[in-house]
Amino acid sequence: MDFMLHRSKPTSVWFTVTLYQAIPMQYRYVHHGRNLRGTDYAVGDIHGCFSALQRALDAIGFDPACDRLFALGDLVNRGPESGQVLDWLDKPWFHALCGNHDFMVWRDAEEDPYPHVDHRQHGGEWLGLLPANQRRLIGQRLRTLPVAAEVDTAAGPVGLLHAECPFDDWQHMREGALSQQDLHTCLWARTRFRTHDATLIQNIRAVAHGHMTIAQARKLGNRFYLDTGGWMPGHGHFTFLNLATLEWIVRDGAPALA
Ligand SMILES: [Mn+2]
Repeated sequence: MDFMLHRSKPTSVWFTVTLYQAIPMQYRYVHHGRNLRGTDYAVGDIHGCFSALQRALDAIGFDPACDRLFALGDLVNRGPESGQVLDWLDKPWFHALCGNHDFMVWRDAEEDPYPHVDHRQHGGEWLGLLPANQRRLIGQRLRTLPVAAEVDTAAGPVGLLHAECPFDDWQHMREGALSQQDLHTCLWARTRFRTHDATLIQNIRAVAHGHMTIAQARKLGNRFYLDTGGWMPGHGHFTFLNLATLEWIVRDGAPALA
């Protein structure tokens, strides 16, 4: 049994159905061609800990001139630097998905808060402290983040998705006819991990996930769970998945000792 740093309360059927009906969001899927010059990495949740992420990138020798970083969602909330999210999204080598926290923040920023979870009680107070125009800019940008993506590698495409794949065949993600329930699974679900589901997702070489905060990265079937709590400096660490080799690299973002 994995040591889980955070556990959610069980969700009742009634509550879950209500959530599905409340999601209205555009499903967006992005395809990235092969990186012929450098290395592609995926990383789990960042949660406003961009300085720690930068230190971890420095530690693995990440080269912004040729490498790319794919963030698996939950860029904001909890950590102290959520307000830097637009600076990071402007970096040409930084590509990000929408996680449930990013979703709750853009809904809030557009003054249509997601009614069933108060993200301000989950590290989202920072948003209300920003000037209205800054809130609006953040909301507009987070709203455009794709829910899912794929990245070509020499060995085949790798899928990226914050929480869980609603299908056993990735082709459905490309075709994009997702129901509200499917979208909820993409942003929030933990069932496959918790039931140790080792199903291979068809028509994709591997899928990288964040969302499920665990002490060490884990592979189930062809799915990689990478949120190892790098956003909790002193407790967790960042794990980077090399998308071409599917090897993971563990680095914490703690400041180097002088
Ligand atoms: Mn999440």
